[in-house]
Amino acid sequence: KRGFTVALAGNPNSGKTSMFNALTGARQHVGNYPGVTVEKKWGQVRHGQQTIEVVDLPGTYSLTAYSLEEVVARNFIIQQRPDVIIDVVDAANLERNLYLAVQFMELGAPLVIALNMIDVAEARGLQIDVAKLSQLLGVPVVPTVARGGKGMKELLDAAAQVAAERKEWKPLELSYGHDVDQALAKLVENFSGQSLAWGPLSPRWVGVKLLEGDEEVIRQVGGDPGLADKLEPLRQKLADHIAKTADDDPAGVISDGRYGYIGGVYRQAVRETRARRLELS
Ligand code: BGO
Repeated sequence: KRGFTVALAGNPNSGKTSMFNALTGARQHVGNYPGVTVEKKWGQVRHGQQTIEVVDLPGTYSLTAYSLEEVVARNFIIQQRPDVIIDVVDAANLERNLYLAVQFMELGAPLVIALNMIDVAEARGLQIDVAKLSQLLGVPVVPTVARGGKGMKELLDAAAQVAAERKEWKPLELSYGHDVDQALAKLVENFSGQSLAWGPLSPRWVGVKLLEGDEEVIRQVGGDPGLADKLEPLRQKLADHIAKTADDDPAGVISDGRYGYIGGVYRQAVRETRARRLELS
């Protein structure tokens, strides 16, 4: 196949626009995502013999339906199934930016991480072991400086390789602690797997979204009585329990689970220089 599709994702201010411009140059188109006033930009880039279609997703912090941008980005990925997602990550704010990357990993979508603003991270005394980070996450990681166009060839090489593999989506199954994990297991038992208009998604992923209170997913499973009937009492019981034992809610505990995982990866892959530690102290 002579070409593939890349969705460009990332937090606001991660350098996504600079990356899109560096990749696509003047070959850009602008419109809206269907039915909403969220701007959609797309363009092409030649890479060797291949023409890569690059779609710029709205900047988002998460993939839960908390905002229109998040719904648009998520629906595009789930419905259009781009061959690769390039997640533009601000290396100077790595832990916070990995929160979105981990959600792509939980979805199981084919991912490449652009470790952008690596110049800023280095200037601030952060030493990121890129190979280690990539190994721990199980995702290709390519350092880039989007403003200046550095690392674009390597990034496209990595994307081309992921696209060529055409792997099944393989969701990362994080533990969110005993209580949430147990509730998830119970929900999944009742999940026929056929209840989403979106087509096949991992039942556990759907369960996580339901426990997070994702309105869009809740609406979609409404037509599955086995799941919908079970959901509310189970969610309420879990919420009451977590409120009592942890003074939190299920979405908060799930978010903590993600940050716990990210923290472990960060500690193994990132060194802060002495100058950096002094600056922070
Ligand atoms: C301004 N390295 C550095 N050092 N800067 C970068 C990099 C990089 O790798 N990538 C992007 N930037 P957007 P979103 C700016 O606009 O692409 C810079 O929101 C300025 N503007 O140039 O817009 C980029 O699309 C005046 O910076 O991100 C931009 O994701 C002074 O990061 C900013 C300083 O990039 C955000 C910066 C008038």
